[in-house]
Parts: sequence; structure tokens; C-alpha cells
Amino acid sequence: TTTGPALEPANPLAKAPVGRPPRTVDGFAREFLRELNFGEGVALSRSSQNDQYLALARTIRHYLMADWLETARRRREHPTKMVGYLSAEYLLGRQMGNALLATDLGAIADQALRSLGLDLRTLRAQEVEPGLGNGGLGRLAACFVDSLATMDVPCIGYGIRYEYGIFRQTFEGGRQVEVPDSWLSLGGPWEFPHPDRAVTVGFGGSTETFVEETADGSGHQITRSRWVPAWNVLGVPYHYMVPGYQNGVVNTLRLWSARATQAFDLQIFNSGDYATAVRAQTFAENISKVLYPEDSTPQGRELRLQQQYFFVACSLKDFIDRTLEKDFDLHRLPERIIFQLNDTHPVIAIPEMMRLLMDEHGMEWDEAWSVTQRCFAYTCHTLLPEALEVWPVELVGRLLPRHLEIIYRINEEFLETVRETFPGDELRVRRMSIIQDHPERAVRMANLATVAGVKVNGVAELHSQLLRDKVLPDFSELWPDKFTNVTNGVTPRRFIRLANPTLSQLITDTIGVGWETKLERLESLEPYAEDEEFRERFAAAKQANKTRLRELLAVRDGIELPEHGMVDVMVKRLHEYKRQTLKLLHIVSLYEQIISGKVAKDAIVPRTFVFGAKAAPGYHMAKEIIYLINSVAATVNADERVKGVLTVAFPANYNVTLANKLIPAADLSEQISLAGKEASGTGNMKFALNGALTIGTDDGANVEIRKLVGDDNFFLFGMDEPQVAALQAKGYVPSAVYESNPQLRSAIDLIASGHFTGGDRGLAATVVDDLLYNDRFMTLADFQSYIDVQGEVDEAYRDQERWTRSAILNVARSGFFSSDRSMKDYLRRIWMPTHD
Ligand code: T68
Repeated sequence: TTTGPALEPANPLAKAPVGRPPRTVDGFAREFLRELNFGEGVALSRSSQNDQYLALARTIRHYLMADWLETARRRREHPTKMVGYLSAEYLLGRQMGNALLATDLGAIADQALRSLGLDLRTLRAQEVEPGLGNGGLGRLAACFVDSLATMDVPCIGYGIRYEYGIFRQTFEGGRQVEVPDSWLSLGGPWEFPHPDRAVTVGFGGSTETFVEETADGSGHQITRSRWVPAWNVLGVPYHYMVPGYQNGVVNTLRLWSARATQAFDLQIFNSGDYATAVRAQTFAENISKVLYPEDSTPQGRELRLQQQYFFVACSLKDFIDRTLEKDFDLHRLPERIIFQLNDTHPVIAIPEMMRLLMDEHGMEWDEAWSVTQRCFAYTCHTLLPEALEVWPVELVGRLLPRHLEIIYRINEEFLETVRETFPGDELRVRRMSIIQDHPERAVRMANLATVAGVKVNGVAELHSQLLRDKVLPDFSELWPDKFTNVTNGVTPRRFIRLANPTLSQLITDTIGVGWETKLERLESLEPYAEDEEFRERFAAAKQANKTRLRELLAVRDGIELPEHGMVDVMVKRLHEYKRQTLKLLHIVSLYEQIISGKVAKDAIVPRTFVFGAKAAPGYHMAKEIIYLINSVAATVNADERVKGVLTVAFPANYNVTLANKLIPAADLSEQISLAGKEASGTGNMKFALNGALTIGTDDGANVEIRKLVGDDNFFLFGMDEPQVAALQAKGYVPSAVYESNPQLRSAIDLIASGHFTGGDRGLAATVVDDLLYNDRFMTLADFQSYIDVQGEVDEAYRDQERWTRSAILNVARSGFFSSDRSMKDYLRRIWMPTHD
């Protein structure tokens, strides 16, 4: 019903490729007015800014359209192996700037709008960013699809079109308050809905077995199983363009939205029960209603499993039934697709693939398993054991009974292999089983992904090593070759070119064009670290970015920043392992030393500390930490004794848009997680590429950043992972650290005294007590080292020439962290290994 017969139209116009609008100022202005008049149905003189924004977005879209259709046609006519990126999150950020950059239409659009009395920057600021992700994992997916388009790799990004993305954070009395993010309420000009191509997805019900003769005509009979779902929903695809960087390629991001099926509706409508019918609709549509605002602490929520199965079922069906040519022999499926599983969220795709191949396409178990095993690869993004997803057997059985049967059988055959390889080692069998027995019977999604996937990768060298040694050691012993590393990367288009036009211009002026897609070329900047004129321009670019940030925060948040001094930034999700409290202890300690007269005000380098962080709404400790940061900020900023020396800014609602303003203005990047806990980090890469120096632990990709930029240009502190493990084994007593360190004691005592919380000791107690009596992430153990190295940071900053030299070397030596390089690694190590 969806693709009609091949058309043989008489009109030759039908054969011509879709037209490209003229790339002239007048042409653009005309195109824009047409959109405003015909698309929005308003005259320029009567139009609102939102009308203008929508018309502008659609105008820019026109310039991508021919490339999009052409890319799709090319891929259909010469089908090759594709990447199906399966991700429950895509943290895309605003689309307009990126589309203008991809099409190189910025200057034309700017002039065209100006000729109509409009301002491009104002219209760009209208866009509400699609925040369809929580943090690093979702942003990584967005960087990867950008790189794949830029490298002309055939890829479909599959995900969920959440009606509400990550919540908008506001502060009330210093406490986080979550506001729904209705990002679509003023229109979604970047999306293309295709309700006619909806896919049906089943849930619940039961399985039944039946006997069938084998296809070989031998008269043998086999018992088969099939699923009879109790209810269905429709998945409506919404297409988004993923333009490559000025290369004529536009890939597709296909996000699914849930709708009630008509059959379901009609049945109830006919029974005359209007209210029930509407409820059914709501029930179905709830599936894609809202992004779970969880980071690393998955909650066993039924709706979340529904979301996972929903988008994965839609995506596999879409690929097999719609993307592959008709009658394609599914035994050869691995020649045409590799599904990359972005963490465990899409792992239910594995039994779904088995079900499709067997129950809907008639394959036998062994054939189906052989195909399935070659179609998936799994990326792990965590080291926290509590973040490894498990789903209660009871829930899986109730929602997806057929899948549970398949998982059981996969597990049975897998455990047989384990027993053969390690006879008599039943403890190992229990550890490796896809089904856990305690504390409740549940499906271990990481085990399932590891058993079925071609490869399992971590996201930075250290992380991949720890994944092998600590998270999945039994699996890496069984299948050492299955494990590999792909260090994360970030797209230089969004995070340098768009975010930092001043630095970008300087780079282009110095080493020429084209570095945006060949980021290793930043190397050629290295000699300029010794060039005084270049250093001055580099420092001036940083200063300009700081000024821009001051102006933004004044307008956006009413925050007053001093004009001078170091900008010290810590932006990331609020999580105990990331240790925002360590940063806070540093600030409080400096403050305490000044107000108590232990340190002269002019003995330290003036600093502006900037935080940006959202806490998961149900994460109590994280929210207490946010409250404490805001309390310290209010107290410090109001205290004349530290004025001009210490300033703390915590703008609300850190997101991709704000990241793009904050990162280019930073002098110092804070990457201070407990060693062995941050899988990679990607913010750390963005800062280094924008010329900030890092103060960081030996963790995640920090390790690789430090190796590349050099010890002299990186401030390392704290325990490394083996030291952490040793201290853990020995028994860590945080209160003993507190007792033995006077500077730490003074800082904690000041917080505990209620100094920052209006005299109320209770308001600081949750955080203080945890530090003293629990401190799971060893904040106190790393305190002194952190303070000492911050002293070195001050000293380095006083020598501005030296600092700028280091900053330049950070940029010059960080080209490795382009997500284009990550994509090459995935291609070589996982997706197309034979190509090399
Ligand atoms: C992050 N993980 C890692 N998880 O913490 C970070 N979790 O070190 C790494 O750089 C990044 O992934 C990319 O590899 C996340 O962002 C989540 O957001 C998340 C979401 C849902 C459930 C669990």
C-alpha cells in the first residue's frame, strides 16, 4: 500500500530531478516569501517571528531537498551494506544553524533576510532545540549521524520521536524544578511525517505452538511457535534530514511516533463507548510521549520497555520490508545491514530479529541465529554496575511472551557452550547467564547483546579495557576477539565551526580551508604556538567569546559576570560519580580562606566558576547538590569580601544550545570524575578543541587527551583506577580524611554550619553527611590533590603567554577527537572489517 507501481508518466518533467532554488540573495528572499505566503499563509507585514522562523526553516529545507532525494535514489539503485544506528536518544541541538552551514547558505540567508527587514540571528534564536536525549549518549548519536553523512556512508538513524524531550530546568529558591519540554508546540519545520507508512507493533497476548511440515518436502514435521499479541499500536515514521557537510549528501533519521490503530479505535467506537476509545488512543500514544529523564540509573518502568520494543520493532520491519529490495534473500541480510546498538536500550531487537526471521519469514532456528549474530554490534557506555539494564522476566513475559521464549532458547544454547568450555564451573555459568536469579529473575540485556553481537565496544581505551577486565570478564575470556574499542568523538562542524566562528576564522586564515572534515590537519597549527602574532589573535578570539558569554548570561539569566579572569567550566549531567561536589569544595575552600584572612584576596587568580547540570528528577542526592551549588553561588556572589575574585554562575537548563556558547569561552575544563567511572566523556573533547586546558583525573577519554596534548598542557590530579581499587579493597574511611586535613575540614565545616543555607544546617546535611560517612566516589580522598593542582592552574594562568601556548597546543593536538575518526574506526573494526 505504500509504494505504488513504478510510474511511467508521459510528462518528461516527472523524470527531471527536483529543482534547486537559486543560490542568490534575491532568489533566497523570493523562496522565503513564497514559504511565508503559501506555507504559513501570512503576509510578511502580518507575520510573527514564529511564522518567519518556520518559513525560513522550510526555505532552507528546499535547498537540501534535491540532495536528499538524490542520495536516497543513489542508495536504492546501488544498494550496499548500510549502518542502522539504533538509539533511543538523539540529542540533536538546533537544526537551522547546522543546515545553513551544510548548505553554505549563511551569508545569502543573512543578506536576503536583511533586505526584507529581518534579522537571521533573531530568527535562529526562535528555534527550540530537539532535546531527544539525556546527555553524552544521545549527543554521541547525533555526532555520529552527522559524521556518517559527511563521509557519505549509507546510514539510517532509527529512534523515537518523543513528543516531550528532556525537561526544561528552572530554579525556584535554588532548587531544580522540571518543566515539560513541548518542543513541537510551535511547529516542527524540520520533520516529514509519513502516516501512510505506519507500521503495526504488537504487545502482550500469548504464544501458541503448531505443527508444520518442513519446507524440504521430506514430510518431516516440526513444531513451531507463533505470537498472538493482545494489542497493537501503530508506529508512524517521521523523517529528518541529516545533511553532510557541503558534500551533496543528505542521510535520513527516522524517528517513530506511536498512534492507536484504527481497528482498535473502530471496534470501541462502534460499541458506542467514545470515552473508552479516546482512552485507548491516549494509551497507545503514551508510548512516544516522553523521554525518560534518566541518566545511568535505569528504572524498571514498563513504559520504557514498551518504548524500546516499539522503536526497534518499527525499525527492523522498516528495514526488511521497505528498505531492502523486494524478494531479497534474508539469509544474506548481514551483507546489507549492521545494526549498531547504542547501549542496551535497543537490545530487544535481537529476539525481535529472530522472531521475524523464523515466525514471519519461515527460517529455522539455526539459520536465523546465524543471520542474527552477524547483524548486530553492541556499544556499552557505562562502568557503573547499577546502570546495566535488566528487565524482570515477569514483565518481559507479559509484554513480549514470544521474545521471552526466544531469549530462553538463546540462553540455553549459550550456556551449553559455556559448560563445554568450562566444565564443572557452575558459578561461571550463573555469572554469564542471560537470566539472573537474584534479587529477582530478570533478563540481563548486556549479556544478551554480548552473546548475540559481532562485536562489543567500549567508548574510550581505558573504558574498553575495564569493560574486558571488570564488567564482562567472563565474556572476554570466552571470546577475546569480540571486544574492541572505539574512542568517542565529536563533530567539528557543530562544536567548532558553529560554536566558535572566531576561532574557526583564525584556523582557516592560518591553515586554509577544509579542516572541518580533516580534523587531523589542526596539527599544522602547532608551530604557531610559538608565533606571537598568532598567539595574540588566538587570545583575542577567546576574549571575544568570553564577552559574548557575559552578554548572553546577562540577558538569559540575569547573571553578572566580571569582565576579566579565568573562566572555569563544569558542564555535564549532575551525577555523584562526576563529582560536582569536588568542584564545590574547591570554591568553598577558596572562599573560606579569603574571608577568614588565611589567604589574601589578591593572592589568587580571579575566577568565574560556571556550572551547567540537570539532575534526573528522581535522583534525590543530585538535586540536593544542585541546591547547594546555587546556595554557594548566591552567598559568594553577594559577599563583598570576594567580589571580583570569586564568582559562581549556574545558568539553568544546560543543553546543546547553551553548550555551544559556554564551551568556546572556557579557559579551564573540569573533568574530575572518580577514575574508572566515566566511560569516556565527550565534553572534555569539545573543550580541548576550543582551546580550554583540562584539569582532570586519569579517567575515560581524559587519558587519551592527556597523551595527545602532553603532560605540560594538561592538569592531572587524583588517584588512578588501580589506586581507587586498592583503596576500596583496603577500606575507605572518608571521615578520617576529613579529620586529618584542616583545609578540607574548614570547607566542610563552613557548609555544615549553614553559612550558605541561610543559617539552616539541615539544608546542607544530606550532602555533608554523605561526604563524611559514605562518599562512594571518594571525593574527599582526591581533595588535596585537586587543591594542589588547582594551585598549579593559577600559577600557569598568571603567565598568559604560556597559557595561550598550551591552549593552542590543545587545539592543534586534538584532531583525533573528530567523530569522523570514530566512524572510520567503527567501519574498520566493526561494520565493514573486510574492507581493509
Ligand atoms: C555517557 N552515558 C557516558 N548515558 O556517561 C559518557 N544512561 O562517559 C560517554 O562519553 C557517553 O555516554 C557517550 O559514550 C550516558 O550519557 C545516558 O545518557 C543514559 C541514558 C539512559 C539510560 C542510561
